[in-house]
Amino acid sequence: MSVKKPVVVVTRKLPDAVETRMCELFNAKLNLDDHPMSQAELIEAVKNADVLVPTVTDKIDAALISQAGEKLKLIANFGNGVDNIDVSAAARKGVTVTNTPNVLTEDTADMTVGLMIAVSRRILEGAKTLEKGNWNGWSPTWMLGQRIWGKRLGIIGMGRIGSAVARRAKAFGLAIHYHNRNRVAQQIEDELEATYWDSLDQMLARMDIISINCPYTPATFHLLSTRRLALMQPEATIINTARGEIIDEIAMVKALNDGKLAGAGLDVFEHEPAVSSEMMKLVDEGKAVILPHMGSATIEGRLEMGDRVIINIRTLYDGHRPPDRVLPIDS
Ligand code: 8YV
Repeated sequence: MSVKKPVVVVTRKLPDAVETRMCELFNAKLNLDDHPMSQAELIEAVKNADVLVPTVTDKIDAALISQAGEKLKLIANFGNGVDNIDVSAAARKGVTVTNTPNVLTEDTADMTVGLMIAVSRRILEGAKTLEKGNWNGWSPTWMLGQRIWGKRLGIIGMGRIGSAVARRAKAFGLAIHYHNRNRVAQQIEDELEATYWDSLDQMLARMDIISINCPYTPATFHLLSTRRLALMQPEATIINTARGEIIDEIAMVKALNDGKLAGAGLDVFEHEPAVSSEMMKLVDEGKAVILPHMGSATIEGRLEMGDRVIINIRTLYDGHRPPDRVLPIDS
């Protein structure tokens, strides 16, 4: 007896291996040319699909979810952060939401440390000098950066990615400090020799490098506000591989321009994919190193993200609770 396969609408092009497996298991509707779906296409998708597989580039808000058909049972996000999805609206409609945790932790932590070193040691500025044919030879006082060994790193958000950043940073000789909603287990603090700050303001004022590794939620919107940015030391740098919205980007650009902050390493932006001309100017001046949201962009990571999505769909259709269920914040 043939079992009816769920209709699974995938909003973006995924690695071939993931798509092939999805086609074997589900009635998968793929987006082969990888165009970001229009609002009309998303509406069509939620009306007809059993499962929607969106990514960070799709806004799955309450208005869209209200258009969902009776069939829609699952929104299986291809990504860790679910700030693109109104999880509460989905729950009210009886739609389960899942994400892909763990599998992008190490890659994102690598990119965070990469940005830290790139900013402090002026890696891009140096490379650009060579590229432009402007190198006149070694000089003892030229292209001097800041040493990171022995400095203090303040991590905002000590979850999976924050802890992975801390482990790496410790090996690079940084002293680990953190601010988190909850203090982590004593054993983890001991292992990382980490100092917990209940007060984010107090921590910001004392760190050489700040790394943002918390999720973007209504509570973390502009967490680094004009006021908080002003607390930081003028020699300090900020690294953000989480979400652009967590920093007031205009205020950060101003602080960098005014010499109130020394540098920024950013993989994410407040109005992605738009990057302001003021930000580009900071890049030219060597005050910012910016990347196009590629923290988790490894072949292995994307395949494992696909595996998680498939496991979540399969588990639900086997009559069980998917392992990576995301609950509304207010639940
Ligand atoms: C993903 C990310 O690539 O998973 C996340 O939260 O920020 C990214 O690294 C993206 O979200 C894919 O949807």
